Amino acid sequence: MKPVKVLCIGGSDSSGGAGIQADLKAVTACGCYGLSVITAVTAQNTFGVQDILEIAPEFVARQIDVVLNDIGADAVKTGMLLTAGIVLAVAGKIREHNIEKLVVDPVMLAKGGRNLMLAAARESLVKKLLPLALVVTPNIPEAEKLAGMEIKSVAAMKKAAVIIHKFGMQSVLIKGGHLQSNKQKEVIDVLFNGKNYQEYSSSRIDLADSHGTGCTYASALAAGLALGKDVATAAGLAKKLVTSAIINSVDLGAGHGSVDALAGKINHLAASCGELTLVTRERD
Ligand code: PXL
Repeated sequence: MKPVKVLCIGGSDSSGGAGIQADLKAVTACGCYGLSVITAVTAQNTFGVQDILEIAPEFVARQIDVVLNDIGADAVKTGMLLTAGIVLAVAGKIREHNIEKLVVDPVMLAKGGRNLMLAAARESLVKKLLPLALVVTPNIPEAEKLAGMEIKSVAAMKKAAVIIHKFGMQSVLIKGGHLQSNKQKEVIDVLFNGKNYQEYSSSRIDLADSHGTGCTYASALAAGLALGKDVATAAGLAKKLVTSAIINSVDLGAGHGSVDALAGKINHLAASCGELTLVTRERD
């Protein structure tokens, strides 16, 4: 069987909740096969990112070449890109391999405040990577930085989407989870393709264990695109998957736990394995 493949390019999260670990769970939950290129290794637990080991840009590029030259990918998603060197290496390879279905999650800050993209890398992101994207998925703080404006309402999200869209991506999806004024029961995300807005609304679920939400969302979106859905449909499916991952979040460690895109699906797998007959033989 030939699987539908999604290549996730980003950082490893040793706590298992965000980064590449979240990406692969989300892609798997969507029925696709996940490939991974690591850009950084974080020493991370439920209290946040404690340390970061950067992977050399040349080795990031090498991983991409080796995977795409042999296996290929139906869509690519990028997450943590720490330095300008890494952003440029990734953008160069996306161009070289003619990747059309590219989701860029412009990861900037971890929850505890640790920088996952150095300020000096932001210009390269805007100039070199965002123009190659089919969809860019900022949260509110990221959209504020990219658009250079405060966002306190859905109307402001729409204004920021117009500004960000000018950087050259085909669509921008601003996620409303961080909206300050949004004390009501809804989380509204706004998709803008240069012409039309689409709003996606879900019930707000207030919980402490929400680490990994953004990675899960963008990876599920990439999986939807890989499966041949259009952007608006894939965004709707991704919103559903991330909401289910939030509902099924796990209480880990003594800090913030994580969302889990595969929660509940593992029991299902275990049940189907239970139907297999295992033959065991004694050996001398
Ligand atoms: O949620 C953004 C993110 C992406 N990638 C890695 C992370 C985080 C947040 O902590 O650790 C590796």
